[in-house]
This record gives sequence, C-alpha cells and structure tokens, in this order.
Amino acid sequence: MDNVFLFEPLALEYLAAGLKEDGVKVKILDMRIEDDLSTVLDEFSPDAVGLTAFTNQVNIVKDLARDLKGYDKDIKIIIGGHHATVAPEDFNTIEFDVVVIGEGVFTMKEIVRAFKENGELSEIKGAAFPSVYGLYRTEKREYTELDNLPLPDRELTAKYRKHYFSEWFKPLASVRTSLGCTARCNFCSLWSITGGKYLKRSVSSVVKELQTIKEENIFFCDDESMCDWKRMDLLADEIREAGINKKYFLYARVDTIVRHPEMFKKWADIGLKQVFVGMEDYSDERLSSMNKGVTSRQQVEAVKILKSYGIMMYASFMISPDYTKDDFASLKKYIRDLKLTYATYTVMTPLPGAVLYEKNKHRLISRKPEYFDMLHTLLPTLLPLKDFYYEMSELYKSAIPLHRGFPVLLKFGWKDMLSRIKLLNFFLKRLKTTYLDYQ
Ligand code: B12
Repeated sequence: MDNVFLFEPLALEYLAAGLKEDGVKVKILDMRIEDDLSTVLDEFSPDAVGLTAFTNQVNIVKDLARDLKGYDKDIKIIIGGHHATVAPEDFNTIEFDVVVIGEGVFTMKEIVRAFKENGELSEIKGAAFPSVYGLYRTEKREYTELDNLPLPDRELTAKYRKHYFSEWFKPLASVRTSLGCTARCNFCSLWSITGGKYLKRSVSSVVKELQTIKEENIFFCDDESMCDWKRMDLLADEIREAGINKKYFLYARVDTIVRHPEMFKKWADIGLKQVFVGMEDYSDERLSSMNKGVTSRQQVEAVKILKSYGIMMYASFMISPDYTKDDFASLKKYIRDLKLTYATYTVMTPLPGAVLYEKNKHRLISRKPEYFDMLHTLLPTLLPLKDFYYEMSELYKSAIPLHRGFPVLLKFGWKDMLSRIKLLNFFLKRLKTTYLDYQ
C-alpha cells in the first residue's frame, strides 16, 4: 500500500506539537521512509518512545517495541492509535508501558510529565497498563474539542515531506478538520469511537492551518469531511477570501453530494479535484443491510453531479464474502453503466470496534493482524477462495474499460504511468494468488 499512497504521520505530528509546548525534546522517525532505528537511537537516545498502529500493523509495532526494549530496557514505550483504541487488550504484553485509548495529545503530555516527575500514572484518564492480571484501564477520557489541540508540528517531518503522496497528488499534506461521522454503517467503527459525536474544528482554525502549509495538495484527513455541509460551505468561502490556492482531495458520502450539489460546485471552484466515495455495493438490498443510508439511485446521481463539476470520483466498492459469480458480473456491469473512470475494490472486513465485527467475531477464518488490510477476507467466502480472488482481480483489470480509464491514467504523465502499470500488474498477480496465504 505504501507504494500507492503514503501520507504524513499526522497523529505523531499532533502528539509532538503537544509535547513541545511542554518543552520536551521530540523527534519523529517515519520508519516507512527511514528504517535505520539503531542509528537514531544512538544519536537521539530517547527516554520514551510513542508508537502508532492500525490493526494490520500490530505485529510491526510489537517487534519494534521488542527491539527498543532490547536496545535499552529503561526506554518507556507508549502505544496509541486506532488499534490501541478499539482493542487495547491486544497490547497487554510486557514490551509496552502504557496503552493510550482515543485522542492522545493531552494523555501523552500527562504521561511524559508523570514519567519526568515520578507522578502517578494511574490517575491519567484514557490510559491502560499491561499486567499479568490483564490490562488495567484508567477512567475513560472524553474526546477533546478539536480546537483545543495544537496545530500539528510539520517541521519535524520536513525531511520526509517530499515523499508523502497519493496517486495523483505529490507532494501531499494532510489536514484534519473533523473526527467521527454522522452515518451509522455497520462495517465501520469510527462513529462509535467518538460516542456517536461528529467533532469539528472551527472554520478559522482550519484556514489558519492551511496558511501554514507549503504543499499545494491537501488531503482532508477526516473520517468524513462533508457531514456538516454548512460548515464546509463556509470553509470554502473563507478559503477563497483568504486567497488560498490549493488542490483538495477528501472523503464524502453519496447522499451529501446529492443533497448539496451547490456546495460541491463551490468547492470545485476553489480547487476540489478528487472525492473518495464509499459506494460499497450495487445492490440496494446489500446497501441497506450495511446500514449505509444511501441508495443506488442516489449513487447514479452523485456520479453525474461530480462529473458535471469536473471532480474525479474515486469510487470504492466493498466486495462482500457472499458474492457469487453473478454478483461480480452485476457489479462490473453497474460500474460500466455508471461510466466510472476510476474504482477500487476491497473485501468487506469485520474491523474491531464495528457492529459487523461483534456479529461475526466467532466465525473469522483468520485473526492474523496483517490480514486486516481489507484485501484478505476474514469471513468464509461463498465462492471457493481461488475463484473469489480471481474475480476480484478481474474487477480491477476490466470493470473500467480502457477507453475510460486511460485518460485518467494519462494524468500521471507518461513516465509515471509506466511505473503505475508495472505496479498494477504486480498488485493483480498478488491479489489473484491471495488464496494461497490461507493454506
Ligand atoms: C488517513 C487515513 C489513511 C491514510 C494513511 C494515514 C497515515 N497517516 O498513514 C491512507 C489513505 C493511506 C490509509 C490507508 C489505509 N487505511 Co486508513 N485511515 C485514515 C483515516 C481516515 C485517518 C487517520 C488519521 O491520520 N487521522 C488523523 C490523526 C491525527 O488521528 P489518529 O490517527 O486517530 O491519531 C490520534 C489518536 O488516535 C491518538 N494516537 C494515535 N497514535 C498515537 C500514538 C501514541 C503514542 C499516542 C499516545 C496516541 C496516539 O492521538 C492522535 C492525535 O490526535 C482513518 C480513520 C481514523 N479516524 O483513524 C482510517 C483508518 C485508520 N484506515 C483504516 C484502514 C483499514 C486502512 C487500510 C488497511 C485500507 C486499505 N486497504 O487501503 C490502509 C492501510 C495502509 C497501511 N499502510 O497499512 C481503518 C483502520 C481499521 C483498523 N482496525 O485498523 C481506519 C480506522 C478507517 C476505518 N473506517 O475503519 N488510511
């Protein structure tokens, strides 16, 4: 995936900004780019190390924590991020000193302060401590108002910044404007993490942050950017008034596009180039069983609206493990009828913290963290695995006909396009043989 998109480590930049406010000396090591840990440890010699991970990265951070303790057993290791938030007990191992649940800036500040002053860690809200008796959890920490957080510290990633990119945008910066979602899809855990709330920053604080960013391309690193359309309408006005000239890429829902086309027009005028849309499925029955809250009719309309404003739809479909060959064929026909120019396909995955996970956790065919990458099925497929993955790779290969996909690929430029085609070929081969991973 890191060959397809690599985004700045915004979580670490937030945490670092908070610590620097307290006079703590901080370094960010982006090990996706610079993997020489021992040199950094020799030079920087940290007292504490914070690690972040999604579920598919759990074993990576466990190995890292082991390496760190092997280097110096007194280094305090703090783990936070999405997986620590939804399944903290998975980090109940001796390598970790503290597990942080949820938003981490203030928790991290308090932890470091307690380490420095030999203070009482158990009084810090939103933390958990590994022990042989199980994870000891402190009182829950409510989500911080986003405007109370410092702006992320991008100076600490200055040397890496040219490497951050997504398919069409390089270099790319990320800005978080909100957290949570107003929808209640059963495959997603994000709305429940914030206790159902949609937290948002003020328009002025987002504009202030945008003014500090050098990159021309901006990804709005939200769970769902457009939920509060009035706020986003205002943000577009303020961005224009401030004379900010950038290109934007964000997540939006089909129903928001259909209900507020004029707001998308406004955003297209100030630089919105691409919208990632979770289309998920062609069938209204399946959409409804996911509690997606949109219909295929709305999808058709949303495609037309974005196209009419020259915004590229980055359509994402989630293949249910119960897909038959007919379902694959119907999805392919649907995508062709919609005249989409770009689409990606993942496998519907029960992610920890989601309703879908709670309902299915007893029947997972694997629990390997690495397989929570939305490409490995974790539920039994109706088709034999080999056929399922053959059909998946066929979708990638041929659902978008060449005459429609090619002009979009051309936007990469010839040189980049050739390397992209090579990468796609490699990916397709890998996808087709994914069934072998289960043997
Ligand atoms: C942007 C994003 C991406 C970016 C990458 C972001 C990055 N920095 O690398 C891209 C598009 C590349 C991406 C890819 C993927 N993503 Co993604 N992504 C997100 C999204 C929308 C926002 C993440 C983010 O940066 N938020 C902004 C920062 C500031 O917030 P934060 O990470 O939550 O950090 C705060 C706290 O968690 C805490 N914290 C975090 N780390 C730490 C560490 C310490 C020490 C402490 C104290 C606190 C702390 O404090 C932070 C400060 O505010 C999340 C949704 C979400 N809310 O997490 C999904 C999400 C993380 N992605 C998800 C998935 C599944 C994937 C993919 C596997 C999907 C795929 N097949 O393509 C890939 C995996 C990529 C990989 N390399 O392995 C899932 C993860 C589910 C899970 N259980 O793991 C999420 C939660 C979406 C979802 N609907 O469930 N993703």
